[in-house]
Amino acid sequence: MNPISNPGEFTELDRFMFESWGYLIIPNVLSEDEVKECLEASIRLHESEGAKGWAQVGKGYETESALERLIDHPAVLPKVRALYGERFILQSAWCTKQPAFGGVGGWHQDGSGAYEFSKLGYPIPLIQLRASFLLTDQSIPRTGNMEMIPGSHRSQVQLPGAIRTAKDDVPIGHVICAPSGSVLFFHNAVWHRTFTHDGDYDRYTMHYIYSPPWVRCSDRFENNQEFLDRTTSTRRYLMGQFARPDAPFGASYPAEFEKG
Ligand SMILES: O=C(O)CCC(=O)C(=O)O
Repeated sequence: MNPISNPGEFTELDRFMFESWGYLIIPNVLSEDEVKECLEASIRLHESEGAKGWAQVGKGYETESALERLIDHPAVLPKVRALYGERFILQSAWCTKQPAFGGVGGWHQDGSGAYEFSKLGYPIPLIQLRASFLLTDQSIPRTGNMEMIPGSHRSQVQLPGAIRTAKDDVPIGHVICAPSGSVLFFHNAVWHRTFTHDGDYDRYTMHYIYSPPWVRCSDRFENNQEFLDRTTSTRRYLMGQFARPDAPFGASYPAEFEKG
């Protein structure tokens, strides 16, 4: 059983599945050539940062055009717009490497350790909407898949601490199986973890996180001016680079990001 969606339009069924489970799986987003290009870019990114072992490297879009193109990918952006409306930003983008023979990760919900999103109220609001592009094959379990707990974004109780400490399995854990080039699209409050990877190669996934326009970015303190100068107006808007006539009070954000 999988909440399968299609690239592009956020259909009524997508909305129902997203509300019910907290995530969608979108196969066939990237072609084989695009996957290869993004994978090579990801490897270069980790090497250039000297990242060792399990690591998440941010801002790959500034230096790697293949990763920049995913910022506003037409398979994903209409779904983000359907959920947020016309005002949102790219809060961060992380390239995760799980090394060959990597173990299981810790269960968590996304958010900010500095101020947990669960403090904002129930149900936990959508603050970090994530599109994860799988750059290595994950079509069978134990290939560094993501594991999600369907519907857990609506749970009023936490996953028990003992399970989290022991990194135990849970009977309702759903190991996401999808080929490279697929996207996992999910709500910040869904409990999830990195699943075991038995392969003898490093596993890479490129994560793009979209937020309301008043959320602070987490992969950068400021935007890179050279990147802003050469990128598109849509991407500049998504980097939060738009005029705020009445700053710092935050009204009058431009209504449509294409006009940014
Ligand atoms: O394994 C990954 O790529 C993602 C890890 C994760 O759970 C996260 O970034 O929140």
